Amino acid sequence: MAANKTFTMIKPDAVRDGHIGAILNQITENGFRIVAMKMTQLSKASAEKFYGIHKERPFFGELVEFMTSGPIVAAILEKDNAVEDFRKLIGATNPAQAEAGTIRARFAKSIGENAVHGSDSNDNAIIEGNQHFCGFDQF
Ligand code: 3AN
Repeated sequence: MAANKTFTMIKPDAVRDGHIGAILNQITENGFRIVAMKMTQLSKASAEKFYGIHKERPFFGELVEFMTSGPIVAAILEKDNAVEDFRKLIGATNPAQAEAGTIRARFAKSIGENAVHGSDSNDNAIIEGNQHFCGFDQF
């Protein structure tokens, strides 16, 4: 179910730095279709829920603070093999290790402020997409 869709966020650092257009361009040029999109700001509760898996990690507080520090762009993307292909397009979590030309290599500042989110499994794409959009499977 929904194996051809993934969920992304352009994070507050990239929005602040004026990279929304360039990132969306790179996404669509690589064959992803934007099927839902909104600019919004995460509440503390929403960021804590989204990153709940990391709540015991030492960087959790910093992560929530950063993700609520300004607007984000959330979107559902469609493409064959969407989750895996999008993870390749964004590059490694740490931009210093991200392959040249990937979105994080181009736009991320650090492991914490790393420009974009991409779901890491089909199941998480559904959970994350449904947290931000009503009815992930309808898109
Ligand atoms: P990814 O976003 O590549 O799936 P995860 O799920 O390991 O990476 O981490 C989620 C988010 O938590 C990252 N995008 C990053 O913002 C933050 N993060 C991960 N590891 C660290 C770290 N060592 N220090 C600070 N922030 C981190």
